[in-house]
Amino acid sequence: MHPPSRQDYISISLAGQGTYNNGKQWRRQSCWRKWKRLSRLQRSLILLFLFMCGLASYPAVTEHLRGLTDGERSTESNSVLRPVFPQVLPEPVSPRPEQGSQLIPDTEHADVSPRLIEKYSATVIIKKKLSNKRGPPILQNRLQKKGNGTVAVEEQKEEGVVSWRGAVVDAEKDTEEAKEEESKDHLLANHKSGSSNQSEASLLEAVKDAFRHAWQGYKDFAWGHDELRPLSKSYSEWFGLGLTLIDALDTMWILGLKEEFEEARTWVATELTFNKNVDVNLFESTIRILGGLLSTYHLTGDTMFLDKAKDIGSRLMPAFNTPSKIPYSDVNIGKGTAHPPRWTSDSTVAEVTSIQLEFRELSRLTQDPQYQDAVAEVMKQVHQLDGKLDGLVPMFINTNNGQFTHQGIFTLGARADSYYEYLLKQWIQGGKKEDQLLQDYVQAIEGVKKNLLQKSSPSGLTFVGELSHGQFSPKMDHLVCFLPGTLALGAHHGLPADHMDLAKQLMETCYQMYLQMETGLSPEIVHFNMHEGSIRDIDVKLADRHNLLRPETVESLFYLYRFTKDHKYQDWGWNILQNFNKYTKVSSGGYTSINNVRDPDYTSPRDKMESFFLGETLKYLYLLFSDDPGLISLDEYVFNTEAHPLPIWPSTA
Ligand code: DMJ
Repeated sequence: MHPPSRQDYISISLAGQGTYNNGKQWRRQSCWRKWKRLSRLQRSLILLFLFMCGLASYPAVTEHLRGLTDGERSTESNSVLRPVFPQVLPEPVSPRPEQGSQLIPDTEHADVSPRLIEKYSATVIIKKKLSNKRGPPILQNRLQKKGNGTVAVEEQKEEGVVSWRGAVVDAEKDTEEAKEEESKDHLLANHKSGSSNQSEASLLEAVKDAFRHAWQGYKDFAWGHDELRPLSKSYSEWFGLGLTLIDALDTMWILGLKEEFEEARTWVATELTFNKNVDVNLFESTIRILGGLLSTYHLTGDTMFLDKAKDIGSRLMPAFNTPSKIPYSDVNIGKGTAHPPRWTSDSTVAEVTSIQLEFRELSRLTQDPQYQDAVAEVMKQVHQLDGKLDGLVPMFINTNNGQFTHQGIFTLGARADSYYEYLLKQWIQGGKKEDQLLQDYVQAIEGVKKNLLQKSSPSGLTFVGELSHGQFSPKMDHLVCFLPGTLALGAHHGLPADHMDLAKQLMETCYQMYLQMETGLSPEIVHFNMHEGSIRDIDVKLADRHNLLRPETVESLFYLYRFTKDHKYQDWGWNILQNFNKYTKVSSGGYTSINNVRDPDYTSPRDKMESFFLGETLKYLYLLFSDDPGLISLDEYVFNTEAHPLPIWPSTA
């Protein structure tokens, strides 16, 4: 290699020094002279460079280079230029069957541009009503039908605006009036939907299709293993216990997928063994495996599932052998030993307080009090502990001394979330007799209102932030979106009506976390803007852009729809399902979590289908679209935190 000489560099100066002349003629001559002075090699390189720039700026070509052309999206070739992404099926966002909602693109025209659809599904124009000082501004989409049949979202003008379901609302009317019109619109939609069984059947069928597709991938590439890796057509193990299969059992039963259920049942009966030298996480295996087996036993009456539940339940008990009786996080179900994580003797508060529904039920079914006693002891201790703030709990608890650690940090998200959920649900499960649970729940909700609730700017979305040593942070995990559903459930069971009001506000916020993303799918964590003059309500940090196919928002939509019958919640769920289909469905079977909800062209799939997608997300979507209140009646069942329904105990129990 020779050292670079001056000849190896191309230097182009756009204007001669000291002779700058703005005349077009001069510039043309000057450029031409410079061009002539270049060597042939230099000219060729420049021409090649310009040619490449031209190519790259032509979208069809860049898409081709990135493997995004329609024809190639469904191929499975492992070309170097093509990332795994193209295996994710492109599915157009389609209108909710038979509903004709204007919130979705007009797909009867073949030339609907995918880009417009993406833009449509992601763009929300948030308009502050200048004349309205009484209430928060309304969030509105504006759709415009173009000559070529496409539907686009356009910037909000002052005159007419379009409501959630497409009703034209006068921008100058006040909020109350606009709300009335909106709900009138919903009433109309309710009427249409309520009178159309076909519509309900289509919605339910769409969820079944999604389930079958996910199941096919699991069956083909991960059968009997914990999780499907749909892109690499393989699997990953966490506990090595067929986690997805067990988590999905009651979903198949509820969806009426008998054939699939029978196959899975045979696997549980003949292949599943818990006599394995394996460490499992107490919380995860309780909510997914014990919960899944117990609920399937209840739905089917098949005692094989109860026997399996007893087996795993008893193998998890060594976790409670700690100095404080606050359980360790991990248990070896083969050896009967338990331990905390390697780096700490702490357990997570949500984990030790979200195993109660399952262990209590196991005691009731077996008439063996040891399970219930162990988890009740945890609740008793947590109830008495110092370090709470208005009923809010810290995130960690020490298994040696039973005290909270890392105090002063309060969140409704990861590591604390289901503590609150299980306070309410245990109270419901036990027939609303255990007053202490109810008091702790109601106090905690007051604590949320006092310390964690804020409004975003500019649109006034109500959100639940976090508190760290007195400092408020406007950060909200997607996990917090269980809260609207839980609040609504409490209101249904007789708690104050303002819980329902808050549930509705938070539900809207959780849906906005989807709607305002370019893919129409929520990121894992968002940050809300609170300062006046913000141009958008929601920001997402780079590290938080992933979507794991989580259920919390559709879970809450299910509760809100069940209790209000407001069809907008079904519409929202439908849009979310469409976007899961569009951005996470893998052509060869299964769905994948993605790394980036902000770039519809490059979602960066993670190659993993979490078991809760089948256990929870699709189950809640199905229940959301069902108009049968008897399908898992909320007066007879309470869902554990993994969406496994357990019976509310009869009052004689
Ligand atoms: C599930 O395992 C449960 O819903 C849990 O309570 C929270 N995390 C996942 C789903 O996001």
